[in-house]
Amino acid sequence: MERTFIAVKPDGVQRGLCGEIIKRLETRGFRLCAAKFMQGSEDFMKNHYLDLKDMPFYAGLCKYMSSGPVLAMVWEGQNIVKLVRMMLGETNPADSKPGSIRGDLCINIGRNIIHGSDTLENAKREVDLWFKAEEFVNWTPCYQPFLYE
Ligand code: IDP
Ligand code: MG
Repeated sequence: MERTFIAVKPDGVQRGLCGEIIKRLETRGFRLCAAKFMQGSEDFMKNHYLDLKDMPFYAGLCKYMSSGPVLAMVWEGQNIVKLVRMMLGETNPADSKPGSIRGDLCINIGRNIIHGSDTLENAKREVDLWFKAEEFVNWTPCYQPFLYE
């Protein structure tokens, strides 16, 4: 089992898309492990996006990410990092296929509504950055034997 970090960004929250995004992850069969509704500081977002620090959009990105509430979540499932990235679509919604979250729900690269870890290594780093051990709930969905062979 893998875990990944997913956040509905401030634009996704403002547009009322938390429920739609959770619905897609739940109905795929992923398990919600931890969730919190919060507003992070600009410094926190600078740390989250540290690998992009040399990009021209870095400052604006961190400002926007700290401008309002985000729904931060950890989800679990087989191969989840890759599968969620496929569900997100491309970074630029304009390149994202219909059926993907970004391809269905947004238009602009700077307002692409959702974050999902891109590699298992980054998922581990992001999960540890956003959540403490006591914020996780251990539970087994009742459908588990019907979801996995
Ligand atoms: P990802 O979210 O698909 O992993 P990254 O390349 O990690 O994409 O970029 C992080 C975030 O930075 C994107 O989701 C988007 O919000 C923002 N971003 C990326 N490229 C641009 C850009 O060219 N202009 C404005 N914002 C960008
Ligand atoms: Mg990324």
